Amino acid sequence: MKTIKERMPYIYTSDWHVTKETVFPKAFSETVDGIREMRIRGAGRIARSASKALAALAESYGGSDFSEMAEFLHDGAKLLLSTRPTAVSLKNGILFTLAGAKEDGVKNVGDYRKSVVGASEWFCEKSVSAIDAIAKHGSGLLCDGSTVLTHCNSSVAVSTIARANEMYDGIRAFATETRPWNQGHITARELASSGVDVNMIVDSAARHIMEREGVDAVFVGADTICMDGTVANKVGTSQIALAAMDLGIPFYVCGEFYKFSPDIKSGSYVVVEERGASEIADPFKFPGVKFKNPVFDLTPARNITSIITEDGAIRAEKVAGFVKRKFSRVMGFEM
Ligand code: RUB
Repeated sequence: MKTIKERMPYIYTSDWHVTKETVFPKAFSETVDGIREMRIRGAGRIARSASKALAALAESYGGSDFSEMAEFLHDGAKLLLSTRPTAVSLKNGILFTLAGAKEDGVKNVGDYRKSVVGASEWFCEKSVSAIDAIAKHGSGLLCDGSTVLTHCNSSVAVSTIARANEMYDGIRAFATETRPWNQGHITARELASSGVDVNMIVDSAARHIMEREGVDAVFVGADTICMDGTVANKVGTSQIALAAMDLGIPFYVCGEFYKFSPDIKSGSYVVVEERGASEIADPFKFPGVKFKNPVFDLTPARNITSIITEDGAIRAEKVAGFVKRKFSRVMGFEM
């Protein structure tokens, strides 16, 4: 039986060269563009969209050549991988969908299609149920009257806060606006529509608010969790973690299984996505000014109280053991 590295070598490189004559269905190209242009965003949604797009691609294949179909799917995977570099959820969503489907032993197109669709359904269902489980564990860390702060728009952090609001009285939340894309606007609206007492603040007010408003805990999401416990998340996360540590406020990262990366040892190996200047300001209004727009940053394990997974909270320093157990149990093969 081939290892994942032998079957999907492109996962481990940035060689995402697609077979020249591959033509993808319109819906697939729309998903690719949607992720690249951030209409589909957030690590979890990106992973599920990519997985579903591959399942649809498998269903769309009209030929009868097994190897041709495999190449078609792997070309689709390469295109998806090229959209956004930081969130490992994208890579893992693809891995769980294509590597989870049994290529070995399956030699006809119909069985392969069924296997890819099944693996995608499995992944999407697990990824959604992980959100519920994390919300349950995370909300259990709060009580009546708790005040929390969150950054960016993480579906897991939002679910955790909303669940705490269902369980307890007097939950208050602060959501940073999250420049330059203002994903915090989405968070504030989502929390408000769940009935949470929420205030939106500018990013640079985070430390002051934590101190003056008696924030009890910070909850954020994750795009990539490295083996040494470093967490890549929306830029600004690491400063909030530092401030939280300085103030003695617990800093929790909500991370489902597929946000962990068995092959990224530490933060220095994370590719941090840089986006265009126009997301910060109109460059034409600033002659002679250069812009730099990294959209993620790296929070070291030492500044993280714990990572809340669907299996419960783990110390960031203990990530490597968790990943080895989880990935071999869930995937049933060596990564
Ligand atoms: C979103 C972001 C989120 C994580 C986790 O960045 O950093 O905190 O992706 O999200 P972007 P979730 O908007 O650039 O994709 O918990 O929903 O998976």
